Amino acid sequence: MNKPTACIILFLSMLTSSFVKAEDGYRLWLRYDKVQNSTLYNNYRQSVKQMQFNGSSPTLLAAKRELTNALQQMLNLQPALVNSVTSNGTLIVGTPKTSANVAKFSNDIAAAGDEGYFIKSANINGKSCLMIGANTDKGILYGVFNFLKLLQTGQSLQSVAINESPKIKMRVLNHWDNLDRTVERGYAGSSIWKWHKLPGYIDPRYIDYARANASIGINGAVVNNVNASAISLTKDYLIKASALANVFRTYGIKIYLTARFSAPIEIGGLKTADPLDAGVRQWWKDKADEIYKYIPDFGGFIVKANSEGQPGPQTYNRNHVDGANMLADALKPHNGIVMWRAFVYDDKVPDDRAKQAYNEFKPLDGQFSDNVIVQVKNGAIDFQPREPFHPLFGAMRKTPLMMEFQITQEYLGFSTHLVYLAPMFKETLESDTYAKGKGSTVAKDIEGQLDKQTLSGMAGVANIGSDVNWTGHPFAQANWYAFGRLAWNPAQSSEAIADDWLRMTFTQDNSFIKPVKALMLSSRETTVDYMTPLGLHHIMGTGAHYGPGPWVGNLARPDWNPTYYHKADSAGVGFDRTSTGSNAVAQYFPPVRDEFEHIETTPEKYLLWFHHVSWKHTMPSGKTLWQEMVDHYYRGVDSVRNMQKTWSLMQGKIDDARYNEVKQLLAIQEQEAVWWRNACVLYFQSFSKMPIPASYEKPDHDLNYYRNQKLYFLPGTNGVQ
Ligand code: BDP
Repeated sequence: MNKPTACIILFLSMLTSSFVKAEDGYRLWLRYDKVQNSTLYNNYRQSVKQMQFNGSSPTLLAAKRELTNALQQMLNLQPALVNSVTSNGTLIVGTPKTSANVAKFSNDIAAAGDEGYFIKSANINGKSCLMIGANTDKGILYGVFNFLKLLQTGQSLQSVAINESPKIKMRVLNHWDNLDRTVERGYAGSSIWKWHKLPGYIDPRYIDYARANASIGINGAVVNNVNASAISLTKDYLIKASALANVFRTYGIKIYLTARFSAPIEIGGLKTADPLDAGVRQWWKDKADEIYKYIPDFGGFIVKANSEGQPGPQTYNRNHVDGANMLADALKPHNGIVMWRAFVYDDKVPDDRAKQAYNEFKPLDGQFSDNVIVQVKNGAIDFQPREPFHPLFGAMRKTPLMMEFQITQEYLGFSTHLVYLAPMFKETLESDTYAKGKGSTVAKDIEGQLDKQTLSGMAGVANIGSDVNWTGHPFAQANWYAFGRLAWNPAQSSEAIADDWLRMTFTQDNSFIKPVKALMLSSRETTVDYMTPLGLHHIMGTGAHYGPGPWVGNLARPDWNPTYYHKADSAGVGFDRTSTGSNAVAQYFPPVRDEFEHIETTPEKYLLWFHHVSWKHTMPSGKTLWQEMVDHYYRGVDSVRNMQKTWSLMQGKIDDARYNEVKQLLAIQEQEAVWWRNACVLYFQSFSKMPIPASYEKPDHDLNYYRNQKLYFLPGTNGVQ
């Protein structure tokens, strides 16, 4: 090649590369890239040559738009729209109202309920067709997204037969977003809600947000922080919220707002917020009426009351029932719901914070109105990397309970660490409460199956922000995705969900899927190993909750201190919650209670949650507790290094942009895993006085160095450092 030609080629390639948009993750799992496998590509094209899709509701039109856009992109095809089935390869989409063909499938329609759907290959007028049918427009929307998932994940459509309906009714994201666009515990930029520009400006991102949620069945969004501002209930902000509701409605998503309990005082000019005061009750009724004027399908309120300084009924010597039922009465005529949080932890320091929610709520069972659901965190302390299931599950037999998971990784490395949370969610969902004997799982309780509850719900504290890729870490998208899938059906496996997500988000290449899926599936255990193994909990840094802080013991409240939770001393480590200690085990049903009561029967992963154990205690492995703990911390770091190795082999299998981003984040994760390991091992060693084996990598600093680490301006803290 002569020199001028080479220069031109170089110039042209620079030109094109600067024009090709770098892969930025914005499209999430709805990428609709062209189908690469030529057999599948041809088969799919044959199957959807024609389309019968009538109906003109906004939701049906959105579903149709999604379908036609996706088919265009994946198959380079615009199916011919037809009114009757005249040839093979017709895709029929509709409800009994919009399609006589769908109406014939009465069993499938009946099984679909309000939100479900069926996808089937069928013979209509002697022609082979594909059907997406549902009772409702929303069911069609979900069906279309699932149909597209089949194509995105390379499934055969040959003899497809899918009947789906959600196991849980309210599948809700909780945004901890403030009106000033800061996000409490948000690690992906600022809030996506641009309140200042609402209602006039509708950011296209709201529509993509709604599409993404609908694609995984999420049907509700609380758009503001549980640490609430009464301003969100003022007329101006209700009008802004109604603009969001208008976007969400098309995608089957209801908007909910947090209700600050003292709003009648702050924005209503009343002297009190006492829930038994007639004026206060009337204020909330009027407020509810006003909200429904602007948002006719408003979902309802979520309330954090008498917890961490928030006002609530106890401020007026009333109880949670008084507060929740007052709001429930106001919402009832409009079919609204109150989600009342059980994360209570007020100014009276209890003997064991783990017991507080149960102690306050269990006696109130049966007294809540029928449009109240109590929202309970997965564990009794606070979204730790590992907690045993919350003892309220199974215990409130006359009150529907809603699960609250945290998708944002407040205690799991923010958006810096790669941690796939589905196995953590599943661990809680599959826990057996034994409330009605064996098989009374947490999942059954929140599905409303244990006691035939009519309300059921799962909430996830969102990890979404204004970052281009929505969630900060490219793999944090998987946690949003997995939350939606599990809220639809808690029985789905972490593995199947990861498989779908990877195929839709990255590539169909099995040499990528297999190792990366394995990496995802073990990532949560890895994080537990380098942060809080063997049932340790709440040993993170103060305020921002980032990095290790097991030595912190000087905070105003005892139960803010890590030392309160691990209780390390020269004899051993761990919180005695047995009958000789705080007796938190008594809040569980037998045989769970008995299992947790004894060191020998307590699952090793919860050991130090329930027991103060001698450093020299012999573990099932034959090692001492000390050695076992050290090994977990070292294993955690080794596993992160293995994650790095696996990832480095993925270069070239996916786009460079995301490959490099994850690579850099894994390098940070490795450094921070070492930080956690060294800090914790050195700190606990100051009590155990036992050695770290000489052959192990030596901590590169002494304990004082780690104790003196100070981090400034971490995200998600609203200015608290
Ligand atoms: C804790 C968070 C705090 C939340 C609280 C809650 O640190 O920011 O306000 O949970 O759930 O984990 O109310």
